[in-house]
Amino acid sequence: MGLKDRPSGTCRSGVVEVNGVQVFAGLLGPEEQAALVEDLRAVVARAPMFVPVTRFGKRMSVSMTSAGKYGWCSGAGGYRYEPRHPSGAPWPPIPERLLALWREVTGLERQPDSCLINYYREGARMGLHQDRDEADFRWPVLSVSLGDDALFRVGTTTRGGPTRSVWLHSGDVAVIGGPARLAYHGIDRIRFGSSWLLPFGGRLNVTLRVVG
Ligand code: MD6
Ligand code: FE
Repeated sequence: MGLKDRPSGTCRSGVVEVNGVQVFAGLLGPEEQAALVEDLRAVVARAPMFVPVTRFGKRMSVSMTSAGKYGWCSGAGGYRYEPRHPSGAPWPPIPERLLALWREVTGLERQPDSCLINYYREGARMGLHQDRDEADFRWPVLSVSLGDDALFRVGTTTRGGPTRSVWLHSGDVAVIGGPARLAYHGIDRIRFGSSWLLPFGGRLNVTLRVVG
């Protein structure tokens, strides 16, 4: 299926641009969202979520895990991609449904080699940051929102630049690429309990990247 073959007329569907970041609102319907949650459940069963610690030694408010060749880890030494979960086991493969979504949205032959899964519980947030630990910034980062609404803030490629915010809803897909690839971005807050998708509430964000 190509992007243009998607049924239109879903609530809140359409593409919105926020400081160069493209947000495909309502791209994923309820069944596809539920199927993705099942895929992620299988990943988490093999690679349990953990709470990363920032380079300043502070616990982050999100929990995370990964799939693919490289997973994202943090600690005293800073942030880095690792081929293994903290348990020592390799990360599970990236679910095929996510690879298909990457192909559909980006149109790229090259597959992502990293899939980061973040879970936002009540009160969790993510400070403004750039995604700059990948080798080649010509590849985009694709992000999928599942569960509760989140206030996504996007700035420019310089710290302290003007920012714009947009609410991301379950089923929205965002692409950080092109001139916006190194834009500062973050999640100010989530609207806990705004979605029924996840049984205990909260929000899952999945980002697909080419790391190696
Ligand atoms: C989030 N997202 O949506 C946090 N990074 O929960 C990110 O940090 C992010 O959405 C790179 C590309 C897209 C993103
Ligand atoms: Fe990011």
